[in-house]
Amino acid sequence: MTPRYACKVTPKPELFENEELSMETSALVEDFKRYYGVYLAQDKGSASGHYLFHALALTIRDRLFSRMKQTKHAYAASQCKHAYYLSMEFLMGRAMGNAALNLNLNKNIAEAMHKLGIDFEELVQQEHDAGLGNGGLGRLAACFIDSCATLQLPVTGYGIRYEYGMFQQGINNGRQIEMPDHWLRDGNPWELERPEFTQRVKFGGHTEYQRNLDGSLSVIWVNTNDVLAVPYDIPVPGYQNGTVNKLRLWKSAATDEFNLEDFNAGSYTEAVAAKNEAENISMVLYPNDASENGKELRLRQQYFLASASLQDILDYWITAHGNDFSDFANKNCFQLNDTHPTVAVAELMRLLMDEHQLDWESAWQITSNTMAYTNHTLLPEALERWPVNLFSRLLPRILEIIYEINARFLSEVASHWPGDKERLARLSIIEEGHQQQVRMAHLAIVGSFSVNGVAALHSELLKKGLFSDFYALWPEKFNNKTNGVTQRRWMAWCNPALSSLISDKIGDAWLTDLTQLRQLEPLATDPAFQAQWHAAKRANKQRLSALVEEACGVQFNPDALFDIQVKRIHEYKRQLLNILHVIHLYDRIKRGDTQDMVKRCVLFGGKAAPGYAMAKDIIKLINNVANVVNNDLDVGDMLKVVFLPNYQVSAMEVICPAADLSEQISTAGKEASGTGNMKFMMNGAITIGTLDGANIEILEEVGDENFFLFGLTEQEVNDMRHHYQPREIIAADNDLMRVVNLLESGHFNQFEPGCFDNVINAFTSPHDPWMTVADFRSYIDAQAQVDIAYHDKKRWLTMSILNSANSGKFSTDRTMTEYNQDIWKLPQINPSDFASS
Ligand code: B1N
Repeated sequence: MTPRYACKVTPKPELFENEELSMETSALVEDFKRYYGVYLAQDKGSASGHYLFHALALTIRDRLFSRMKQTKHAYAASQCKHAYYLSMEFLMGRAMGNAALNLNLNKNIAEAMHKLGIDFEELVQQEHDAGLGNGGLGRLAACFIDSCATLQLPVTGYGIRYEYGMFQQGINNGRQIEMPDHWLRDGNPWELERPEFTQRVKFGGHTEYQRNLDGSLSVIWVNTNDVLAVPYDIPVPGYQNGTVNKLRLWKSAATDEFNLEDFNAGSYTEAVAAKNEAENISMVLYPNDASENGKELRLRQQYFLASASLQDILDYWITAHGNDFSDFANKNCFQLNDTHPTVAVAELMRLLMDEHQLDWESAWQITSNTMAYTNHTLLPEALERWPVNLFSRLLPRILEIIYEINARFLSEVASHWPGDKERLARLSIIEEGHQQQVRMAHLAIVGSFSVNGVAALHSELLKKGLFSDFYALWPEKFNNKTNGVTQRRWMAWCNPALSSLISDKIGDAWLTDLTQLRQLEPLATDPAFQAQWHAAKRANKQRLSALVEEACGVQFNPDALFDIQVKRIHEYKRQLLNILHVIHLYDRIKRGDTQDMVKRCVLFGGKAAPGYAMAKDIIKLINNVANVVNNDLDVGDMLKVVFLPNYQVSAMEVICPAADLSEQISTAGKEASGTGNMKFMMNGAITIGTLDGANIEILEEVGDENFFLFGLTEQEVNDMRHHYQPREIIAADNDLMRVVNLLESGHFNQFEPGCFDNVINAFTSPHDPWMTVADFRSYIDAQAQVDIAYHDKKRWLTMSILNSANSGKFSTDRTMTEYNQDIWKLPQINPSDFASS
C-alpha cells in the first residue's frame, strides 16, 4: 500500500464546552445520520471509515450543490460574459477539507463529528487524491478555479474525467515502480453525472461537398466513428461567499449503435468489444510532464475535450439566443491551458461553419476574438507537433480547416514581409520535412487574441526567442501573467498552526487579500512573535517527521534544518545538483570537517515519467546515497536523507508547512514559473534558488538578504554553452573532485557496479544542457551561507517571517484578477443579488 498523508485540523477545545449544538451543527448531525444509516444502510457496528467518509461527504455535497444551482441561476439571470478554462489536467487533490473551509463549516463539522464520536482529522484522510494532473500545470488549473470562485467570476473549468489519474509511485530497491491509480474505485461523492448533456464527438471518416437548396456548397464530415462524451459536474466553492462554480469533466462512452454487419455475421462479441476503443479515450492520464505525448490516443483525448466542451457551450448559447451568434464573442472567452486543448481553434470554426452555417469570416471573427492561449514551457521537447497524416486519418475535417487557417495566415505574413520565404517557413502552422507536422503552438497563437507566459522572465523569453517572429507581427497579443497558488488550501487549510497565529495578529482579511500579510513585517524581529512562529513551525516539522518515519523508516530531528525539494523529477530541475551537495556534506562529515555545519534533514519527492530513464536513475541515486548516509554511524543525526514515495497534493499539504529551506535550483531559463516555490515561501520557508521562473519575482518581493541566490543567469548559461568543459571545472575544484571520485568509485552502488554510469556521463559531458557542474561551486557556497544563517535562530526566524509577509503577490487571487482585467473582462456576480424566491 502507498502511504496516505495526514493533514490535521485541530478544533480548539473551547468549541466543545457548550453542550448546546448550534442549528447548523445539529443539521449536520441529522444529515450525517440519515446518509450513514439510511442511504448507505450502515449501523453503529460497521467499522469501515469508507462509509463514515461518504456520509460526511454527501452531507457537505448537499450544501455545495444548492449553492451551485443558485450560482448558475445568477449567471443566467445576469446574462453576463463567461470564461471557460480548457485544460487536459485538473490536479484537485482532496476536496473535503477545502469544502469545509470554504463553506465556513470547519468548526461545525468538527463539532458534529465530535458529538458522534468521530475524528474529523482521520476522516479527511480517507479521501483519495483526485490526481488528474502531472504537476504544476494541472495544480495551477485547480488553484485558478478556486480563486475564480472566490472572486465571484463566472468561470467554468472543462477537462477529462480520467478513470486512472497520475500513477501511484512505489520504490523498490531504490527504483521507481508505477502502480495504477484507480481513484474512482470507492466512488466519487463530489461529482454529479449529467447524462442529459451528453455530446457526440466525431472521429475518422471523410469529408464531402454537399449542395444546399440555395445552390451554395457546404462540407459534411461523414462515415465517422462517433464517441459519446458524458459530463460529470464537480462543485468549486468560493471562500465563504455563496458562489459555487463548476468543473465539468467528460467521460467517454460508446454509442449504442453496434456494428450491425459484424453482428449479423455472428460476431456479436467483436461488435461489443469495439466499444473499448470509445471507452479508452478517458481511461488514463498521460504521465508526462513538460515533454511530448506524441501518441494517437493523446490526440483523441485532446479533440474529445475540445469538441465536447465547445458543443456544450454552443448548445447553451443557442438555448438563449437561437442561431444568432453576433454577440457570442462579447459573451464568451476560452482560455487554453497550454497547447493541449488547442485543436479547439479549428473545432470552433468547424462547429460555427458546418453545424451553424456561418461563413468563414464571421466564424473567424468569433474564434480569434474568443480564444486566449497560455504557454507553460520553453523546452523544445514539450512543444506539441502532430503528424499531418495522423490528423488526416483521425480528424480529416479539422485538418482541412487548419490548412485554410494557415493559407490565410501565410498570405498575411507575405504582405507583412514581402519575399521573406524563410520567415514564411518559420511561421507556418505546418512544418515541412520528411513528415509534415502541425505545430500546435502556432495554431494557438494565430487563433488567439492573447498569448501569455507564466512568469516575467518566461514571458520575456517567449518574445525574444521561441515566438519572436509572432511577436514582431502581433506585439499587442503578448502579455505576462505570473502564476500563483491559493492561500486557502496552501496556508489556511494545510497550516492551521501558522494561520491562526497570523489571524490573531492581523485578522483574517489575508484569506482573500494576501497582501495583508505585509502587516507581519514589523513583527519579524519581535521576540515574542518569533517564539510563536518558531513553535508553529516546529509543530509542523514534527508532523512531517512522523510521516517520514512511517513512509521511510528514517527519523527526522525537528530541530534540524529541513531542506526540501519536491517536484517532478526532471534533469532541468536538477535534483542531481542537490544530491551532489548532499554527497559533499557527507564527505565533509567523514573528513571531520563539520565546522559551521548545521544538522540537516534533506527530503526529496517527485515522480519520474515512466519512460524517462535518466530521471529514474536519479531517483535510484538519491535512494542509494540516502541509504549510505542514513546508516553511517559517523554521520549520526548530522545528516539525514530521504526520498518520500508517491509525492502528491495531499503530501505537499504536510510538507510545505514544515520546510525551512525550499530548493528551486533549475538551470536558468528552463523553469517557466514554478509554483511549489510560492507554497514554500507563504509558509515561511526560505528559498535557495537560481534566477529562473518566478524565483526572480520572489527575490524581488523578499529582498536579497532573505533569499539564497546562486548560479548563472539565463544569458550566462547560453554564453557558456559554447565553451563548457565540466571535466576542467571538476579538476579545478577539490570539493567537487571528491564528490565525483566518490561517485565514480562506486561508493554508493557497491552491489550494482556501473549503475550510475549514465548519470555520471551526463553531468560530466560538455554537452550537458543543464550545466549542473557549472553551478556547483556557487550552490555549495550558497548552502554554506544557509548554515550560517540557520545557526543564528533569530536571524532565521526574521527571514522566515519576512518571506511569508512578502508572499502576497503569489496568490492566484492576484493572478486571476489580472487575467480578468487584461483578457476575460468578466463582471463579478454575487449570487445573493439574484436570489430567486
Ligand atoms: O507549468 C507550470 C509551471 O509553473 C512550470 O514551470 C512548468 O514546467 C509547468 C506537457 C506540461 N509546463 N509544461 C507542462 C505538463 C503536461 C504535459 O503533458 C507539458 N507543465 C509545465 C504552471 O505554469
